[in-house]
Amino acid sequence: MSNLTLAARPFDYVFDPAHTALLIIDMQRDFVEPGGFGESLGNDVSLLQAIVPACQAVLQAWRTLGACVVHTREAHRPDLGDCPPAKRLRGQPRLRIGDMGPMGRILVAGEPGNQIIPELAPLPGEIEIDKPGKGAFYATGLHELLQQRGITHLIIMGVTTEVCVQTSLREANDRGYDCLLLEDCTESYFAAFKAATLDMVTAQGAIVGWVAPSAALLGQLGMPA
Ligand code: TIU
Repeated sequence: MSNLTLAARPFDYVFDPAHTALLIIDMQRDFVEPGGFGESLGNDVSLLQAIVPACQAVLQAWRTLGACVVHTREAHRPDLGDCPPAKRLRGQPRLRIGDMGPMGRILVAGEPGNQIIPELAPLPGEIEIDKPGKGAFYATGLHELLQQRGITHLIIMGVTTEVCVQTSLREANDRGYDCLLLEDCTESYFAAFKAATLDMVTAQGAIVGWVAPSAALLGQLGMPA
């Protein structure tokens, strides 16, 4: 493949799909459906469901290209050995990480609530990362997997914008990736935090990365938005 140029904020984003991964952050039932971690923290999880169709369209287009897809889940081992007490004991959630909820144990790998939503379920051959932190690179082998595949650019979708998505963006930026966040394929429980994240990422000459609507990407890939 060769370079494509996409109209983005704060200026054009140039990428070669052969060296670009679609990174989908934590589109798991825990955050998008009632009864999971997101709701246990007091959030209205229905807000996040609005981005699912746009995420599906991008994933389908990216799969048609045959380019690299990465799915992450915020997930802990069943013994919670990878969940620091500072994370488990933070705040006053209705259910803590590891507690039994309506979709199984909260934020524990393999539980029903920890699965990626069916609309975006991984296919064989796509990379799946269980991450114990908010960032996709902390305590995972993600950087090494991407390096082995010659990936230099990341197109990012997922939830929530200012927590796991922004942390992953910053981790990726520090590791040398050029990152594009698709603004209609990411969502927060707090509209102001999403807006602030899009602004702070792109400020100061793309200090962390670029932002664009998914239609701009689909247009470049020759797909209808
Ligand atoms: N609470 C919240 O907004 N997010 C998280 O805890 N994890 C992710 O963003 N995936």
